[in-house]
Amino acid sequence: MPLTDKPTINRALLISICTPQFKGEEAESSLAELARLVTTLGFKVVGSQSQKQSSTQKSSVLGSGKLAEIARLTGNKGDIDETQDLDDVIDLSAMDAVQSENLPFGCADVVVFDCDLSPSQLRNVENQLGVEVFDRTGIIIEIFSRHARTRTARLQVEIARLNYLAPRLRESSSGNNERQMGKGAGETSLELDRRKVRDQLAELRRELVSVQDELKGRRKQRSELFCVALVGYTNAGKSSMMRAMTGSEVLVENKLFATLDTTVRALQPMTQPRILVSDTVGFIKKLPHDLVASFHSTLAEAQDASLLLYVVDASDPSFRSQLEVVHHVLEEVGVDDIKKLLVLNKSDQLSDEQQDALMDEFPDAMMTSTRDPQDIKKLHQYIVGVAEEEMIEDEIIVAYTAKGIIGEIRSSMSITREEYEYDHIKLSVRSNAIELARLKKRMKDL
Ligand SMILES: Nc1nc2c(ncn2[C@@H]2O[C@H](COP(=O)(O)OP(=O)(O)O)[C@@H](O)[C@H]2O)c(=O)[nH]1
Ligand SMILES: [Mg+2]
Repeated sequence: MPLTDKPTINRALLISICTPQFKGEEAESSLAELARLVTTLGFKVVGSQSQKQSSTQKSSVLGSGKLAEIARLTGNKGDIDETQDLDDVIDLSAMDAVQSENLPFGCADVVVFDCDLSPSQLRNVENQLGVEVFDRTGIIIEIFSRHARTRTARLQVEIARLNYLAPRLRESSSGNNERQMGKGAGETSLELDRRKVRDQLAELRRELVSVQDELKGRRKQRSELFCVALVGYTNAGKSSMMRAMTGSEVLVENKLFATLDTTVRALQPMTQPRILVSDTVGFIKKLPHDLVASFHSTLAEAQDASLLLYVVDASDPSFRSQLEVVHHVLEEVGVDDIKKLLVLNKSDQLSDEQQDALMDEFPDAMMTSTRDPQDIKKLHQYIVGVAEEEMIEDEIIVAYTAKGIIGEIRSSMSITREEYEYDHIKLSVRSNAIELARLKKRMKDL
């Protein structure tokens, strides 16, 4: 189950099941969102399939024809009955593509459903296809666990993950002695695994309670560096903005968000002191209920930010209601006292008239396109401006004999004036209070 350790990039085939309650545009935009979530995990989406069904509750999930078709697209690794006459259900052009390695559409090795599957449905489909199968919740849990950074967030996500996994555990092949050892009388290894998960869950819940108690009593700690957090719905352009502002090319080439620390980067061109930009886990339209608490706590890193950029896709007609949700949730998370800027992104998709109308409606917002370097520059200037407001000015006297310190000051503070005297240099500097206090202490200790 853990996706994180896989060295190769998974090729994912997405499946959408349209039901009378879930169809048309709603199903399409949900599938597009799933594609983005799956890409966020570093998978490559190689195709999608959809099928109309009366519900998503059938034990086989899909019709047999469709399953056979999907089995072909995943390289026929499962136990689906191949003797079936498939000619009328398979799109032959897709089959040709699968067989030829040169075509962009190679075999998929992961299948992701844009709905929730019960443990037995998941097992059925996985057996039939012989490749790893995920449902929407499974994907979202994996994303959250990669974004969770605070202890509370990690605990909550782990609880959600175990809750999700517990009923999906299977009988493991016997012969694993270590696994068998703790087994109670008459307990199968599956029962043992389930018991372990329950124990682990109980332990995590206890730990969570104690962490939360501990946090309550502690004063909110200010991070030393000025930190900007990008918040908003998935697809608003947060990661693109992050990349544009931090010049993190590596991030684009490598698997996106393969590790947690890729979500915090220094603003480029580098400022003194440095400004950090963090990309938070995006809001999702229909967040499964069990994940709400973990989502909130993964957002908690926004609490440490000095500035929040509310990024919206201004070309999406539903952005106003999305913005309301973002506001509401962040209020719940407790970030009301942090300075905010509304960023109306994807302006390149809007006409001049539409842009004017939006600026009338949101006079304090900034209109951007992550594709326009001028806009990125404007945003950079805004951020630096806000960071500077928080800085204080001070005067530092350094003897010429203490040369090393001057280099240190130059690399960590902004120097506004230098006066050269007979035996010392007088520097007027701007920096944050913590950095200044640390420097003064260093100088005293010299
Ligand atoms: N037209 C346009 N597309 C954009 C802009 N910014 C991002 N995108 C696209 O929107 C999609 C989502 O971007 P991403 O940065 O991954 O959004 P995130 O989910 O908020 O991190 C991608 O296909 C981007 O290429 C923009 O300013 N204009
Ligand atoms: Mg993103």
